[in-house]
Amino acid sequence: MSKRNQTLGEFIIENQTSFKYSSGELSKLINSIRLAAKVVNHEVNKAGLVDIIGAAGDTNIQGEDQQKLDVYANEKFIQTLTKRNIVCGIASEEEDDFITINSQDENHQNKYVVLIDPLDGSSNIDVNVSVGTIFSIYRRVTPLGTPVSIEDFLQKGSAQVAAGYVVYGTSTMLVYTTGDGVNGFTLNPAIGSYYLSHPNMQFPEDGNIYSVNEGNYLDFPVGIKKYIKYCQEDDGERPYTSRYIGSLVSDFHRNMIKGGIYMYPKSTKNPKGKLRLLYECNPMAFIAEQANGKASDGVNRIMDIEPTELHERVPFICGSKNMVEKAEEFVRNNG
Ligand code: P6P
Repeated sequence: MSKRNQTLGEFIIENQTSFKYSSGELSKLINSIRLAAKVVNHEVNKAGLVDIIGAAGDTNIQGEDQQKLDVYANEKFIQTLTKRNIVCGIASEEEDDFITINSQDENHQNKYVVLIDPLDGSSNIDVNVSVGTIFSIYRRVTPLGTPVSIEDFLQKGSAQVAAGYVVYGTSTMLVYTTGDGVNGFTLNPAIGSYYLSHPNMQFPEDGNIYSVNEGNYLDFPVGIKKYIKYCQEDDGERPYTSRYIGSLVSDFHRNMIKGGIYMYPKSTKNPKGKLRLLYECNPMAFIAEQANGKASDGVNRIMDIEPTELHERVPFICGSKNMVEKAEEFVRNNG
């Protein structure tokens, strides 16, 4: 039973046995993410003060300008995860291919793989808008004692053992699930500890916030256009409001607390949508479902999609269950 204001460390120890793979390794893994998030948070919070923002002059596999903080965050999470000798492989939005982590005894006995978007929404950094880290954890499926391989990363979202995000906002929060509900921890930067501030987070079944980039409206499928118009009609029943930060973690986090729906649909410009299945949609879908919400591509449950490549993109609709189901109804009836 979680107690408000428990530290993250106390919470992990108290709930260690509830995790079906309880062997302490996952706890060490969550702890390493906790540490890396503190280090990244420090840099994000001073980004405006030092010349660390702005494009690093390089571009990642997505063809997007790589912000220096993207590079920094990627390096910090990889370093921290590698040091803990629990992970056999890491896939990152900022890395073209997955990274093989050799166990210290060099015989590949580490059980977990981590997929990560080290700094999502990084284009917001230069304008001081919140950004986030998203992570997804699986047990490897190839034999221990062998180097990790692509099959270990191309698993359905339903096989995740843990997932979470860090939101670097007005306060820094770590929100995660190991399949037994969703809990949110707020960082006290003065002492560097996270405290359980949001136990058992749940999406309200309904909400009145819709989050989508309406600049792409003309390129959306008819069903999405009709759903957006449905949100805008005001028959006195639906005083919806539009809120879109341009940072998935922030829009998702607000919608989980207040009730709402986030959509990044396919469009003529992005026929598969923009968000990546493995390290954005699957972890957020796991959290959403654990918080009584829903996540689909408009037709299929996100966590049932069989991945085929590391950086594949899918259309993403996620949030309050009744809102997602209404959007799916418009997609089903109109394409
Ligand atoms: P657009 C950030 O790049 C991101 O992956 C999400 O965090 C965000 O919701 C979306 O893309 C914003 O994309 O095309 O609306 O600027």
